[in-house]
Amino acid sequence: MRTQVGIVGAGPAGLLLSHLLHLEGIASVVLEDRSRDYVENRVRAGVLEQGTVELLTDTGLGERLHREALVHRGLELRFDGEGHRIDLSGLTDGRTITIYGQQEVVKDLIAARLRDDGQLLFEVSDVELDGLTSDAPSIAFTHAGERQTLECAVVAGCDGFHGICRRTIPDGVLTAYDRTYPFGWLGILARVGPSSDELVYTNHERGFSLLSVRSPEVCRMYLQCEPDEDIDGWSDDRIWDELHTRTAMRNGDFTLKEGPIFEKGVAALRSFVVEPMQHGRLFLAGDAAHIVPATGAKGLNLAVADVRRLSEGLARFFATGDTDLLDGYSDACLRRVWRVQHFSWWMTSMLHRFGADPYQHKLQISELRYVTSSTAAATTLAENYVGLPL
Ligand code: FAS
Ligand code: PHB
Repeated sequence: MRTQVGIVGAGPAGLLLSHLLHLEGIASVVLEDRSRDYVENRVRAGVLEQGTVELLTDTGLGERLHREALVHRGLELRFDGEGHRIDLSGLTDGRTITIYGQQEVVKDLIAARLRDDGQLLFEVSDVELDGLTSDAPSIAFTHAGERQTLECAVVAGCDGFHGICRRTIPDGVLTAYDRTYPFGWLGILARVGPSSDELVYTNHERGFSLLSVRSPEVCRMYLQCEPDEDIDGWSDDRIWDELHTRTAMRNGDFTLKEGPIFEKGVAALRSFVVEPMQHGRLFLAGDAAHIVPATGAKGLNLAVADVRRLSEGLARFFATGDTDLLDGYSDACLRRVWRVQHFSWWMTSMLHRFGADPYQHKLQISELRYVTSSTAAATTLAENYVGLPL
């Protein structure tokens, strides 16, 4: 097989890159080791920055999003039994966030690729990269029991944190920056309408919680838990009890609605970056190069920002042979990556319980009081949350 760009991974990064390249008349093949059904039903992100929505809309992927998604103009920070609204739109000249499940974005992307005769191969295995420092790299893989080789000019590593592409880069080329947190998130999906009009982030002495949403009938909620928490130890009743306790308001002016829980799982939180995001003709994008704790709702949006920049560089390269944009890809992306890393670490540090350190808790409350009373501090949160211009 031969193509211009070989893409490993059919998550948001790989699929959007293939779509953007298609719009530039550039051929690509996407290799994914899971089934189509699996990637279309994998529950992950839920918050889209304004810039992400604009890119999806401008490239013909906005029809269902604008019909089904929820637009929010604010969020709530809750602590000491009181809620404080952050006016995201008021503090950012009207910018908003959009609530639309990552799996819906993935479904729209796959539908668009197949509509445009895109080449997506699901359930491949044993992916191996070769010739990355030559001008004719290749990807060997097994599909439908047959060992094949995809020859290409460029490889895009969009295979997430646990993928093969980053691991193929020889030792000594990359520098990794890593931070793990002493907690995880227990996430649920429940068939119940939202109990609040906007997302509610709560700092509570029993741990963080987040009330999010997917649709008027389905909510997504998270509880801080141990990093290796055993989900079997959490009955639905225990989950609801904990959510009630952590989100309760001192004045009793909040009722958390319950409903059947149809999905629950535990995810660890980490911050991770590798530099550079390129090795020869291999370009890393999305979670393959960086991970942020989900507190800032940034992972998917950062993957979108990476592939937007990569598609521009590849378009210039295939049109003119000029590599200047590609040569600057890693540095340009890393400027945004570190801004988002800081914001996600900051939100995580301000809202989670770090062991039984009463001084730390007092500092958190002091910071939350400042962020919710100072326009300058609230603007910092708001402009990072809605997404700094791409
Ligand atoms: P992905 O991991 O999505 O995709 C990589 C793909 O590569 C996968 O389909 C995988 O199967 C495939 N792959 C892996 N190895 C392969 C191999 N060897 N061969 C072929 N294919 C291979 N982000 C937000 O912005 N907002 C949120 O609200 C948010 N909430 C989150 C909640 C949770 C619980 C989690 C875990 C993450 C959350 N994130 C959130 C972050 C998340 O959305 C990621 O940033 C996003 O999936 C990154 O997209 P990709 O880089 O495409 O990686
Ligand atoms: C979600 O809706 O899944 C979600 C929202 C906000 C976050 C993380 C996850 O910070």
